[in-house]
Amino acid sequence: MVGRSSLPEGALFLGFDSSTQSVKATVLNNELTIVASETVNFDSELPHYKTEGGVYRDPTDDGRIFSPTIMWVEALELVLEKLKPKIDFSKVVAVSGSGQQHGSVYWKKGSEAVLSSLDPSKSLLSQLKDAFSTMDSPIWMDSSTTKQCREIENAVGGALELSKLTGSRAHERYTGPQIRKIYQTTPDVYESTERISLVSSFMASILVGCYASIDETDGAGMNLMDINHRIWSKTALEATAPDLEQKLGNLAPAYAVAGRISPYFVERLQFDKNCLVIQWSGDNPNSLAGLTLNTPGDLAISLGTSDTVFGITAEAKPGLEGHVFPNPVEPDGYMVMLCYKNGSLTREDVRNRCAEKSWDVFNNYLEKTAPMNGGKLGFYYKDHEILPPLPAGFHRYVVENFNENSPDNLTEREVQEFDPPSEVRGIVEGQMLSMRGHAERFGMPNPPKRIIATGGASSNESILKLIAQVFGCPVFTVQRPDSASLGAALRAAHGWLCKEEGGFVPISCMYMSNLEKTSLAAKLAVPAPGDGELLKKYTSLVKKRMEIERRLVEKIGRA
Ligand code: XUL
Repeated sequence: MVGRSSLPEGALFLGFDSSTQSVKATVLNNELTIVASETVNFDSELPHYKTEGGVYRDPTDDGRIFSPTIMWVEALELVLEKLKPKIDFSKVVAVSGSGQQHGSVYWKKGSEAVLSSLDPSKSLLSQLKDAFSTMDSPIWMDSSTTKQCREIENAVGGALELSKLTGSRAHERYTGPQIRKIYQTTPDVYESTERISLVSSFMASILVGCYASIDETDGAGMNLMDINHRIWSKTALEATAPDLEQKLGNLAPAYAVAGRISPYFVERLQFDKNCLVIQWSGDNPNSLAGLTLNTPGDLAISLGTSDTVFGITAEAKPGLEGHVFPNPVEPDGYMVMLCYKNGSLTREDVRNRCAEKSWDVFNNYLEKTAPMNGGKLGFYYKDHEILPPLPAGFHRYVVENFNENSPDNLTEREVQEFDPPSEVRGIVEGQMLSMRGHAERFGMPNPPKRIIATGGASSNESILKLIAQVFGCPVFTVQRPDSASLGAALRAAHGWLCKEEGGFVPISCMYMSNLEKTSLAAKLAVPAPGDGELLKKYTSLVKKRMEIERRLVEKIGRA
Protein backbone atom coordinates (compact mmCIF):
# COMPACT_ATOMS: atom_id res chain seq x y z
CA MET A 1 0.00 0.00 0.00
CA VAL A 2 1.29 3.46 -0.83
CA GLY A 3 1.88 5.62 2.26
CA ARG A 4 0.18 8.94 2.80
CA SER A 5 1.91 11.76 0.93
CA SER A 6 1.79 15.19 2.47
CA LEU A 7 1.50 18.44 0.65
CA PRO A 8 3.83 21.32 1.56
CA GLU A 9 2.85 23.41 4.59
CA GLY A 10 1.33 26.75 3.58
CA ALA A 11 0.73 25.72 -0.03
CA LEU A 12 -2.58 26.56 -1.72
CA PHE A 13 -4.34 24.73 -4.57
CA LEU A 14 -6.76 26.62 -6.77
CA GLY A 15 -9.63 24.96 -8.66
CA PHE A 16 -12.07 26.61 -11.08
CA ASP A 17 -15.35 25.50 -12.57
CA SER A 18 -16.30 27.19 -15.82
CA SER A 19 -19.90 26.04 -15.99
CA THR A 20 -23.08 26.91 -17.87
CA GLN A 21 -24.28 29.68 -15.56
CA SER A 22 -21.16 30.80 -13.69
CA VAL A 23 -17.44 30.57 -13.06
CA LYS A 24 -16.57 29.37 -9.56
CA ALA A 25 -13.26 29.12 -7.75
CA THR A 26 -12.37 27.01 -4.71
CA VAL A 27 -9.06 27.16 -2.83
CA LEU A 28 -7.76 24.26 -0.74
CA ASN A 29 -4.85 24.38 1.71
CA ASN A 30 -2.31 21.59 2.20
CA GLU A 31 -4.70 19.82 4.57
CA LEU A 32 -7.35 19.78 1.83
CA THR A 33 -9.58 22.19 3.70
CA ILE A 34 -11.41 24.91 1.78
CA VAL A 35 -9.94 28.30 2.66
CA ALA A 36 -11.71 30.51 0.11
CA SER A 37 -14.23 30.39 -2.69
CA GLU A 38 -15.76 32.85 -5.16
CA THR A 39 -18.36 32.86 -7.92
CA VAL A 40 -19.20 35.04 -10.89
CA ASN A 41 -22.71 34.57 -12.21
CA PHE A 42 -22.97 35.37 -15.93
CA ASP A 43 -26.54 36.70 -16.05
CA SER A 44 -26.35 38.94 -12.98
CA GLU A 45 -22.67 39.98 -12.88
CA LEU A 46 -21.99 40.27 -16.60
CA PRO A 47 -25.44 41.53 -17.68
CA HIS A 48 -24.07 43.23 -20.83
CA TYR A 49 -23.94 39.82 -22.54
CA LYS A 50 -27.70 39.48 -22.01
CA THR A 51 -27.51 35.71 -21.55
CA GLU A 52 -30.32 33.73 -19.96
CA GLY A 53 -28.95 31.02 -17.73
CA GLY A 54 -25.56 31.78 -19.29
CA VAL A 55 -26.67 30.90 -22.81
CA TYR A 56 -28.29 32.15 -26.01
CA ARG A 57 -31.01 30.22 -27.81
CA ASP A 58 -31.08 30.72 -31.59
CA PRO A 59 -34.66 31.50 -32.66
CA THR A 60 -33.83 30.62 -36.28
CA ASP A 61 -32.19 27.23 -35.70
CA ASP A 62 -34.23 24.86 -33.51
CA GLY A 63 -32.18 23.45 -30.64
CA ARG A 64 -29.10 25.62 -31.31
CA ILE A 65 -27.78 26.81 -27.94
CA PHE A 66 -24.49 28.63 -27.52
CA SER A 67 -22.58 31.06 -25.31
CA PRO A 68 -20.33 34.04 -26.10
CA THR A 69 -16.77 32.71 -25.76
CA ILE A 70 -15.41 36.06 -24.59
CA MET A 71 -17.85 36.12 -21.63
CA TRP A 72 -15.95 33.18 -20.14
CA VAL A 73 -12.70 35.19 -20.44
CA GLU A 74 -14.21 38.19 -18.68
CA ALA A 75 -15.65 35.94 -15.97
CA LEU A 76 -12.23 34.38 -15.35
CA GLU A 77 -10.68 37.82 -14.89
CA LEU A 78 -13.49 38.89 -12.57
CA VAL A 79 -13.40 35.78 -10.38
CA LEU A 80 -9.63 36.25 -9.96
CA GLU A 81 -10.20 39.92 -9.00
CA LYS A 82 -12.81 38.84 -6.44
CA LEU A 83 -10.46 36.23 -5.03
CA LYS A 84 -7.50 38.63 -4.76
CA PRO A 85 -8.35 40.11 -1.33
CA LYS A 86 -9.03 36.64 0.05
CA ILE A 87 -5.84 34.73 -0.75
CA ASP A 88 -2.18 35.33 -1.43
CA PHE A 89 -1.75 34.16 -5.04
CA SER A 90 2.00 33.70 -4.51
CA LYS A 91 1.19 30.74 -2.22
CA VAL A 92 -0.72 28.90 -4.94
CA VAL A 93 1.51 26.05 -6.10
CA ALA A 94 -0.92 24.49 -8.58
CA VAL A 95 -4.11 25.45 -10.44
CA SER A 96 -6.59 23.30 -12.32
CA GLY A 97 -10.18 23.54 -13.43
CA SER A 98 -13.39 22.03 -14.72
CA GLY A 99 -15.14 23.03 -17.90
CA GLN A 100 -18.72 22.31 -18.85
CA GLN A 101 -18.22 19.23 -20.99
CA HIS A 102 -18.39 19.19 -24.83
CA GLY A 103 -18.48 23.01 -25.37
CA SER A 104 -15.90 24.20 -27.89
CA VAL A 105 -13.84 27.28 -28.73
CA TYR A 106 -12.45 28.17 -32.17
CA TRP A 107 -9.12 30.03 -32.07
CA LYS A 108 -8.38 32.09 -35.17
CA LYS A 109 -5.12 31.61 -37.07
CA GLY A 110 -2.34 33.58 -35.35
CA SER A 111 -3.95 33.55 -31.90
CA GLU A 112 -1.34 31.45 -30.16
CA ALA A 113 1.07 34.31 -30.76
CA VAL A 114 -1.38 36.70 -29.05
CA LEU A 115 -1.81 34.26 -26.17
CA SER A 116 1.91 33.97 -25.56
CA SER A 117 2.57 37.73 -25.52
CA LEU A 118 -0.22 39.11 -23.34
CA ASP A 119 0.53 42.53 -21.87
CA PRO A 120 -0.01 42.47 -18.07
CA SER A 121 -1.02 46.13 -18.04
CA LYS A 122 -4.10 45.34 -20.14
CA SER A 123 -7.12 43.15 -19.52
CA LEU A 124 -7.49 39.67 -21.01
CA LEU A 125 -10.78 40.79 -22.48
CA SER A 126 -9.23 43.61 -24.50
CA GLN A 127 -6.44 41.37 -25.80
CA LEU A 128 -8.40 38.21 -26.62
CA LYS A 129 -11.58 39.68 -28.02
CA ASP A 130 -10.42 39.20 -31.61
CA ALA A 131 -8.75 35.82 -31.09
CA PHE A 132 -11.62 33.62 -32.30
CA SER A 133 -12.82 32.56 -35.73
CA THR A 134 -16.37 32.57 -34.33
CA MET A 135 -17.56 34.46 -31.27
CA ASP A 136 -20.09 31.72 -30.48
CA SER A 137 -19.22 28.59 -28.57
CA PRO A 138 -21.62 25.69 -29.07
CA ILE A 139 -22.32 24.18 -25.66
CA TRP A 140 -23.62 20.94 -24.15
CA MET A 141 -27.26 22.10 -24.27
CA ASP A 142 -27.22 22.22 -28.08
CA SER A 143 -29.39 19.67 -29.86
CA SER A 144 -29.18 21.01 -33.42
CA THR A 145 -26.78 18.45 -34.90
CA THR A 146 -28.96 15.33 -35.31
CA LYS A 147 -28.10 15.22 -39.03
CA GLN A 148 -24.35 15.31 -38.34
CA CYS A 149 -24.71 12.61 -35.66
CA ARG A 150 -26.34 10.22 -38.10
CA GLU A 151 -23.76 11.02 -40.80
CA ILE A 152 -20.87 10.28 -38.44
CA GLU A 153 -22.46 7.07 -37.14
CA ASN A 154 -23.17 5.85 -40.67
CA ALA A 155 -19.64 6.61 -41.81
CA VAL A 156 -18.08 4.43 -39.08
CA GLY A 157 -20.51 1.50 -39.42
CA GLY A 158 -23.33 2.46 -37.09
CA ALA A 159 -24.11 3.85 -33.64
CA LEU A 160 -22.80 0.84 -31.73
CA GLU A 161 -19.53 0.82 -33.68
CA LEU A 162 -18.99 4.51 -32.88
CA SER A 163 -19.72 3.81 -29.24
CA LYS A 164 -17.26 0.92 -29.10
CA LEU A 165 -14.67 3.14 -30.75
CA THR A 166 -15.18 6.39 -28.81
CA GLY A 167 -17.16 5.48 -25.66
CA SER A 168 -20.52 6.90 -26.79
CA ARG A 169 -22.81 6.79 -29.79
CA ALA A 170 -23.10 10.20 -31.50
CA HIS A 171 -24.81 12.84 -29.37
CA GLU A 172 -25.86 16.26 -30.58
CA ARG A 173 -23.88 18.06 -27.87
CA TYR A 174 -20.67 16.12 -28.49
CA THR A 175 -17.90 18.16 -30.02
CA GLY A 176 -17.37 16.01 -33.15
CA PRO A 177 -20.91 16.57 -34.48
CA GLN A 178 -20.60 20.26 -33.49
CA ILE A 179 -17.37 20.62 -35.44
CA ARG A 180 -18.91 18.85 -38.45
CA LYS A 181 -21.82 21.30 -38.40
CA ILE A 182 -19.43 24.26 -38.37
CA TYR A 183 -17.40 22.72 -41.20
CA GLN A 184 -20.57 22.16 -43.26
CA THR A 185 -22.47 25.38 -42.54
CA THR A 186 -19.64 27.92 -42.11
CA PRO A 187 -16.62 26.47 -43.96
CA ASP A 188 -14.80 29.82 -43.75
CA VAL A 189 -14.91 29.64 -39.92
CA TYR A 190 -13.54 26.09 -40.02
CA GLU A 191 -10.84 27.06 -42.50
CA SER A 192 -9.65 30.05 -40.47
CA THR A 193 -9.48 28.05 -37.22
CA GLU A 194 -5.98 27.30 -35.97
CA ARG A 195 -6.97 25.34 -32.85
CA ILE A 196 -10.17 23.91 -31.44
CA SER A 197 -10.27 23.80 -27.63
CA LEU A 198 -12.83 22.37 -25.25
CA VAL A 199 -13.99 24.76 -22.51
CA SER A 200 -11.56 22.96 -20.20
CA SER A 201 -8.48 23.22 -22.44
CA PHE A 202 -9.50 26.76 -23.46
CA MET A 203 -9.27 28.04 -19.90
CA ALA A 204 -6.03 26.11 -19.32
CA SER A 205 -4.61 27.71 -22.49
CA ILE A 206 -5.24 31.20 -21.12
CA LEU A 207 -3.47 30.31 -17.88
CA VAL A 208 -0.38 28.81 -19.55
CA GLY A 209 -0.18 31.33 -22.39
CA CYS A 210 -0.16 28.75 -25.22
CA TYR A 211 -2.52 26.07 -26.51
CA ALA A 212 -3.06 23.46 -23.79
CA SER A 213 -3.76 19.84 -24.73
CA ILE A 214 -7.22 18.37 -24.40
CA ASP A 215 -7.21 15.92 -21.50
CA GLU A 216 -8.13 12.29 -22.25
CA THR A 217 -11.14 12.34 -19.96
CA ASP A 218 -12.87 15.39 -21.43
CA GLY A 219 -11.59 14.29 -24.86
CA ALA A 220 -13.85 11.24 -24.60
CA GLY A 221 -16.85 13.59 -24.80
CA MET A 222 -16.17 14.45 -28.44
CA ASN A 223 -16.92 11.24 -30.42
CA LEU A 224 -13.35 11.63 -31.70
CA MET A 225 -11.07 9.78 -29.29
CA ASP A 226 -10.33 6.05 -29.37
CA ILE A 227 -11.55 5.13 -25.87
CA ASN A 228 -9.31 2.08 -25.56
CA HIS A 229 -6.04 3.60 -26.72
CA ARG A 230 -6.70 7.22 -25.72
CA ILE A 231 -5.50 8.64 -29.02
CA TRP A 232 -7.45 10.44 -31.74
CA SER A 233 -9.31 7.88 -33.83
CA LYS A 234 -8.43 8.31 -37.53
CA THR A 235 -11.78 6.72 -38.47
CA ALA A 236 -13.77 9.15 -36.32
CA LEU A 237 -11.69 12.15 -37.45
CA GLU A 238 -12.28 11.30 -41.11
CA ALA A 239 -16.01 10.89 -40.53
CA THR A 240 -16.14 14.37 -38.95
CA ALA A 241 -14.15 16.96 -40.91
CA PRO A 242 -10.97 17.24 -43.02
CA ASP A 243 -7.57 18.12 -41.52
CA LEU A 244 -9.03 17.93 -38.04
CA GLU A 245 -6.17 16.31 -36.15
CA GLN A 246 -3.88 19.31 -36.51
CA LYS A 247 -6.61 21.62 -35.24
CA LEU A 248 -7.06 19.47 -32.11
CA GLY A 249 -3.42 19.18 -31.03
CA ASN A 250 -2.33 16.44 -28.61
CA LEU A 251 -4.18 14.62 -25.88
CA ALA A 252 -2.76 14.40 -22.34
CA PRO A 253 -3.70 12.51 -19.18
CA ALA A 254 -5.71 14.53 -16.65
CA TYR A 255 -2.95 14.41 -14.01
CA ALA A 256 -0.31 15.87 -16.38
CA VAL A 257 1.15 19.36 -16.12
CA ALA A 258 -0.16 21.68 -18.85
CA GLY A 259 2.62 24.18 -18.14
CA ARG A 260 3.72 26.86 -15.71
CA ILE A 261 1.42 29.81 -15.18
CA SER A 262 2.09 32.47 -17.78
CA PRO A 263 4.06 35.67 -16.98
CA TYR A 264 0.81 37.61 -17.47
CA PHE A 265 -0.61 36.25 -14.19
CA VAL A 266 2.75 36.45 -12.41
CA GLU A 267 2.99 40.18 -13.09
CA ARG A 268 -0.67 41.08 -12.83
CA LEU A 269 -1.71 39.03 -9.80
CA GLN A 270 1.64 38.06 -8.26
CA PHE A 271 1.36 34.33 -8.84
CA ASP A 272 4.62 32.50 -8.26
CA LYS A 273 6.38 31.89 -11.58
CA ASN A 274 6.72 28.17 -10.70
CA CYS A 275 3.00 27.72 -10.12
CA LEU A 276 1.88 24.67 -12.13
CA VAL A 277 -1.23 24.51 -14.26
CA ILE A 278 -2.54 20.94 -14.19
CA GLN A 279 -4.65 19.78 -17.14
CA TRP A 280 -8.24 20.94 -16.79
CA SER A 281 -10.98 18.41 -17.35
CA GLY A 282 -14.76 18.16 -17.57
CA ASP A 283 -17.04 19.16 -14.70
CA ASN A 284 -18.48 15.66 -14.24
CA PRO A 285 -15.08 13.91 -14.19
CA ASN A 286 -13.76 16.45 -11.70
CA SER A 287 -16.86 16.00 -9.53
CA LEU A 288 -16.07 12.29 -9.51
CA ALA A 289 -12.61 13.18 -8.19
CA GLY A 290 -14.00 15.71 -5.66
CA LEU A 291 -16.48 13.16 -4.32
CA THR A 292 -13.56 10.72 -3.86
CA LEU A 293 -15.58 8.08 -5.69
CA ASN A 294 -13.43 4.96 -5.62
CA THR A 295 -15.75 1.99 -5.07
CA PRO A 296 -17.60 0.37 -7.99
CA GLY A 297 -20.81 0.05 -5.87
CA ASP A 298 -21.03 3.82 -5.31
CA LEU A 299 -23.17 6.01 -7.52
CA ALA A 300 -23.06 9.80 -7.66
CA ILE A 301 -26.01 11.97 -8.64
CA SER A 302 -25.26 15.57 -9.52
CA LEU A 303 -28.28 17.87 -9.54
CA GLY A 304 -27.37 21.06 -11.36
CA THR A 305 -28.17 22.83 -14.63
CA SER A 306 -27.77 19.32 -16.02
CA ASP A 307 -28.51 16.29 -13.89
CA THR A 308 -25.95 13.52 -14.19
CA VAL A 309 -25.53 10.05 -12.72
CA PHE A 310 -22.07 8.55 -12.63
CA GLY A 311 -19.94 5.80 -11.19
CA ILE A 312 -16.64 4.07 -11.79
CA THR A 313 -15.76 0.85 -13.55
CA ALA A 314 -12.55 -1.05 -14.27
CA GLU A 315 -13.34 -1.80 -17.92
CA ALA A 316 -14.76 0.18 -20.83
CA LYS A 317 -17.88 -1.56 -22.14
CA PRO A 318 -19.69 1.11 -24.14
CA GLY A 319 -23.11 0.42 -25.61
CA LEU A 320 -25.92 2.54 -27.01
CA GLU A 321 -26.89 3.88 -23.60
CA GLY A 322 -24.84 6.39 -21.56
CA HIS A 323 -21.21 7.43 -21.85
CA VAL A 324 -17.82 5.98 -20.97
CA PHE A 325 -14.93 8.33 -20.13
CA PRO A 326 -11.47 7.59 -18.74
CA ASN A 327 -11.39 8.06 -14.96
CA PRO A 328 -9.49 11.35 -14.43
CA VAL A 329 -7.69 10.08 -11.32
CA GLU A 330 -7.12 6.42 -12.19
CA PRO A 331 -5.03 5.95 -15.36
CA ASP A 332 -6.40 2.48 -16.16
CA GLY A 333 -9.98 2.99 -14.98
CA TYR A 334 -13.14 4.44 -16.47
CA MET A 335 -16.17 6.41 -15.39
CA VAL A 336 -19.67 5.76 -16.71
CA MET A 337 -22.28 8.47 -16.92
CA LEU A 338 -25.83 9.42 -17.88
CA CYS A 339 -26.78 13.03 -18.61
CA TYR A 340 -30.12 14.86 -18.50
CA LYS A 341 -30.63 18.35 -19.88
CA ASN A 342 -33.80 19.12 -17.92
CA GLY A 343 -32.29 19.54 -14.46
CA SER A 344 -32.51 22.58 -12.19
CA LEU A 345 -34.08 24.95 -14.74
CA THR A 346 -36.99 22.56 -15.29
CA ARG A 347 -37.46 21.97 -11.53
CA GLU A 348 -37.48 25.75 -11.16
CA ASP A 349 -40.10 26.04 -13.89
CA VAL A 350 -42.44 23.67 -11.99
CA ARG A 351 -41.72 25.56 -8.76
CA ASN A 352 -42.68 28.82 -10.46
CA ARG A 353 -45.86 27.43 -12.03
CA CYS A 354 -47.11 25.30 -9.15
CA ALA A 355 -45.40 26.23 -5.89
CA GLU A 356 -45.71 30.03 -5.66
CA LYS A 357 -42.07 30.46 -6.81
CA SER A 358 -40.97 29.19 -3.41
CA TRP A 359 -38.72 26.23 -2.57
CA ASP A 360 -40.44 26.05 0.84
CA VAL A 361 -43.80 25.49 -0.80
CA PHE A 362 -42.19 23.07 -3.28
CA ASN A 363 -40.65 21.04 -0.43
CA ASN A 364 -43.86 21.14 1.54
CA TYR A 365 -45.64 19.58 -1.46
CA LEU A 366 -42.93 16.92 -1.74
CA GLU A 367 -43.37 16.04 1.93
CA LYS A 368 -47.14 15.96 1.93
CA THR A 369 -47.60 13.82 -1.19
CA ALA A 370 -47.21 10.05 -0.78
CA PRO A 371 -44.41 8.01 -2.40
CA MET A 372 -45.55 6.74 -5.85
CA ASN A 373 -47.66 9.90 -6.24
CA GLY A 374 -50.87 7.85 -6.47
CA GLY A 375 -49.51 6.43 -9.76
CA LYS A 376 -49.07 9.88 -11.34
CA LEU A 377 -46.11 9.74 -13.70
CA GLY A 378 -44.75 12.86 -15.38
CA PHE A 379 -42.22 13.52 -18.16
CA TYR A 380 -41.12 17.16 -18.08
CA TYR A 381 -38.96 18.50 -20.90
CA LYS A 382 -38.74 22.27 -20.92
CA ASP A 383 -35.85 21.93 -23.38
CA HIS A 384 -35.24 19.16 -25.92
CA GLU A 385 -34.05 16.31 -23.70
CA ILE A 386 -30.83 14.32 -24.11
CA LEU A 387 -31.99 11.18 -22.28
CA PRO A 388 -34.40 10.12 -23.76
CA PRO A 389 -33.94 12.06 -27.03
CA LEU A 390 -37.36 13.73 -26.91
CA PRO A 391 -38.45 17.22 -27.96
CA ALA A 392 -39.56 19.89 -25.47
CA GLY A 393 -42.99 19.06 -24.03
CA PHE A 394 -44.77 17.68 -20.96
CA HIS A 395 -46.47 14.25 -20.77
CA ARG A 396 -48.55 13.11 -17.81
CA TYR A 397 -50.01 9.67 -17.08
CA VAL A 398 -51.89 7.97 -14.26
CA VAL A 399 -50.79 4.38 -13.71
CA GLU A 400 -53.44 2.06 -12.32
CA ASN A 401 -53.79 -1.51 -10.97
CA PHE A 402 -51.09 -1.24 -8.32
CA ASN A 403 -52.83 -3.83 -6.25
CA GLU A 404 -52.57 -6.53 -8.91
CA ASN A 405 -49.87 -9.10 -8.26
CA SER A 406 -47.89 -8.74 -11.46
CA PRO A 407 -46.19 -5.45 -12.41
CA ASP A 408 -46.93 -6.37 -16.03
CA ASN A 409 -50.63 -5.76 -15.42
CA LEU A 410 -50.13 -2.07 -14.79
CA THR A 411 -52.13 0.10 -17.16
CA GLU A 412 -51.89 3.83 -17.72
CA ARG A 413 -53.99 6.62 -19.13
CA GLU A 414 -52.75 9.97 -20.35
CA VAL A 415 -54.04 13.11 -18.61
CA GLN A 416 -53.61 16.82 -19.36
CA GLU A 417 -52.64 18.04 -15.91
CA PHE A 418 -51.95 17.19 -12.28
CA ASP A 419 -52.88 19.18 -9.18
CA PRO A 420 -49.91 21.38 -8.06
CA PRO A 421 -48.60 19.07 -5.26
CA SER A 422 -48.69 16.05 -7.61
CA GLU A 423 -46.94 18.07 -10.32
CA VAL A 424 -44.13 18.86 -7.87
CA ARG A 425 -43.74 15.22 -6.81
CA GLY A 426 -44.24 14.23 -10.45
CA ILE A 427 -41.18 16.07 -11.67
CA VAL A 428 -38.75 14.99 -8.95
CA GLU A 429 -40.01 11.41 -8.73
CA GLY A 430 -40.07 11.19 -12.54
CA GLN A 431 -36.45 12.35 -12.75
CA MET A 432 -35.34 9.79 -10.15
CA LEU A 433 -37.31 6.94 -11.74
CA SER A 434 -35.69 7.73 -15.06
CA MET A 435 -32.22 7.82 -13.49
CA ARG A 436 -32.80 4.46 -11.82
CA GLY A 437 -34.23 2.85 -14.98
CA HIS A 438 -31.42 4.03 -17.23
CA ALA A 439 -28.67 3.39 -14.66
CA GLU A 440 -29.85 -0.21 -14.34
CA ARG A 441 -30.07 -0.65 -18.09
CA PHE A 442 -26.54 0.72 -18.42
CA GLY A 443 -25.25 -1.88 -15.95
CA MET A 444 -24.64 0.49 -13.05
CA PRO A 445 -24.96 -1.13 -9.60
CA ASN A 446 -28.50 -2.09 -8.59
CA PRO A 447 -29.23 -1.20 -5.89
CA PRO A 448 -26.20 1.01 -5.39
CA LYS A 449 -24.21 0.49 -2.18
CA ARG A 450 -24.77 4.18 -1.57
CA ILE A 451 -25.51 7.34 -3.53
CA ILE A 452 -23.47 10.49 -3.07
CA ALA A 453 -25.53 13.52 -4.05
CA THR A 454 -23.96 16.78 -5.19
CA GLY A 455 -24.91 19.94 -7.13
CA GLY A 456 -27.19 22.78 -5.98
CA ALA A 457 -30.31 20.69 -5.36
CA SER A 458 -28.39 18.23 -3.15
CA SER A 459 -28.91 20.66 -0.28
CA ASN A 460 -32.67 19.95 -0.51
CA GLU A 461 -33.49 17.30 2.11
CA SER A 462 -36.90 16.49 0.66
CA ILE A 463 -35.29 15.63 -2.68
CA LEU A 464 -32.63 13.51 -0.94
CA LYS A 465 -35.34 11.55 0.89
CA LEU A 466 -37.06 10.84 -2.39
CA ILE A 467 -33.78 9.61 -3.96
CA ALA A 468 -33.32 7.15 -1.08
CA GLN A 469 -36.88 5.84 -1.53
CA VAL A 470 -36.67 5.35 -5.29
CA PHE A 471 -33.19 3.74 -5.27
CA GLY A 472 -33.56 1.90 -1.95
CA CYS A 473 -30.14 2.85 -0.61
CA PRO A 474 -28.56 5.40 1.77
CA VAL A 475 -27.81 8.88 0.42
CA PHE A 476 -24.70 10.80 1.40
CA THR A 477 -23.86 14.44 0.75
CA VAL A 478 -20.66 16.44 0.81
CA GLN A 479 -20.03 19.65 2.73
CA ARG A 480 -20.27 21.83 -0.35
CA PRO A 481 -22.49 21.19 -3.34
CA ASP A 482 -19.94 22.63 -5.84
CA SER A 483 -17.92 19.44 -6.24
CA ALA A 484 -16.65 20.39 -9.71
CA SER A 485 -14.47 23.29 -8.51
CA LEU A 486 -13.52 21.41 -5.33
CA GLY A 487 -12.58 18.39 -7.45
CA ALA A 488 -10.52 20.69 -9.68
CA ALA A 489 -8.62 22.05 -6.65
CA LEU A 490 -8.04 18.48 -5.48
CA ARG A 491 -6.78 17.51 -8.93
CA ALA A 492 -4.46 20.53 -8.86
CA ALA A 493 -2.94 19.08 -5.69
CA HIS A 494 -2.85 15.59 -7.23
CA GLY A 495 -1.15 16.82 -10.41
CA TRP A 496 1.37 18.73 -8.31
CA LEU A 497 2.13 15.57 -6.30
CA CYS A 498 2.49 13.41 -9.43
CA LYS A 499 5.00 15.93 -10.79
CA GLU A 500 6.85 15.97 -7.49
CA GLU A 501 7.00 12.15 -7.33
CA GLY A 502 8.06 11.90 -10.97
CA GLY A 503 5.03 9.84 -12.08
CA PHE A 504 1.44 8.90 -11.29
CA VAL A 505 0.58 8.31 -7.62
CA PRO A 506 -2.88 7.24 -6.41
CA ILE A 507 -4.95 10.28 -5.47
CA SER A 508 -6.00 8.67 -2.17
CA CYS A 509 -2.40 9.10 -0.92
CA MET A 510 -3.33 12.69 -0.18
CA TYR A 511 -6.25 11.98 2.12
CA MET A 512 -5.70 8.40 3.21
CA SER A 513 -6.59 7.91 6.91
CA ASN A 514 -7.73 11.50 7.44
CA LEU A 515 -10.51 12.00 4.87
CA GLU A 516 -12.89 12.93 7.71
CA LYS A 517 -10.77 15.96 8.58
CA THR A 518 -10.76 17.33 5.03
CA SER A 519 -13.42 19.28 3.12
CA LEU A 520 -13.96 16.17 0.99
CA ALA A 521 -15.69 14.03 3.62
CA ALA A 522 -19.18 12.76 2.79
CA LYS A 523 -21.78 12.37 5.51
CA LEU A 524 -24.93 10.30 5.73
CA ALA A 525 -27.95 12.46 4.86
CA VAL A 526 -30.71 9.81 4.57
CA PRO A 527 -30.38 6.18 5.74
CA ALA A 528 -31.55 3.31 3.51
CA PRO A 529 -35.35 3.09 3.79
CA GLY A 530 -36.44 -0.15 5.46
CA ASP A 531 -39.63 -0.49 3.40
CA GLY A 532 -39.07 -3.43 1.01
CA GLU A 533 -42.67 -3.30 -0.26
CA LEU A 534 -42.27 0.30 -1.39
CA LEU A 535 -39.05 -0.57 -3.21
CA LYS A 536 -40.85 -3.38 -5.05
CA LYS A 537 -43.57 -0.95 -6.12
CA TYR A 538 -40.98 1.52 -7.33
CA THR A 539 -39.34 -1.32 -9.29
CA SER A 540 -42.66 -1.89 -11.10
CA LEU A 541 -43.11 1.83 -11.68
CA VAL A 542 -39.60 2.15 -13.15
CA LYS A 543 -40.44 -0.66 -15.58
CA LYS A 544 -43.69 1.03 -16.56
CA ARG A 545 -42.00 4.38 -17.01
CA MET A 546 -39.31 2.90 -19.27
CA GLU A 547 -42.03 1.29 -21.38
CA ILE A 548 -43.97 4.56 -21.78
CA GLU A 549 -40.73 6.37 -22.53
CA ARG A 550 -39.83 3.86 -25.27
CA ARG A 551 -43.20 4.45 -26.91
CA LEU A 552 -42.76 8.22 -26.72
CA VAL A 553 -39.33 7.95 -28.35
CA GLU A 554 -40.73 5.75 -31.13
CA LYS A 555 -43.49 8.27 -31.75
CA ILE A 556 -41.81 11.66 -31.42
CA GLY A 557 -38.12 11.06 -30.60
CA ARG A 558 -35.13 12.33 -32.57
CA ALA A 559 -34.11 9.63 -35.02
C1 XUL B 1 -22.28 15.95 -19.64
C2 XUL B 1 -22.98 17.20 -19.98
C3 XUL B 1 -23.29 18.18 -18.90
C4 XUL B 1 -22.27 19.29 -18.86
C5 XUL B 1 -22.73 20.35 -17.90
O1 XUL B 1 -22.20 15.07 -20.71
O2 XUL B 1 -23.29 17.46 -21.11
O3 XUL B 1 -23.36 17.54 -17.65
O4 XUL B 1 -21.02 18.77 -18.53
O5 XUL B 1 -21.78 21.31 -17.65
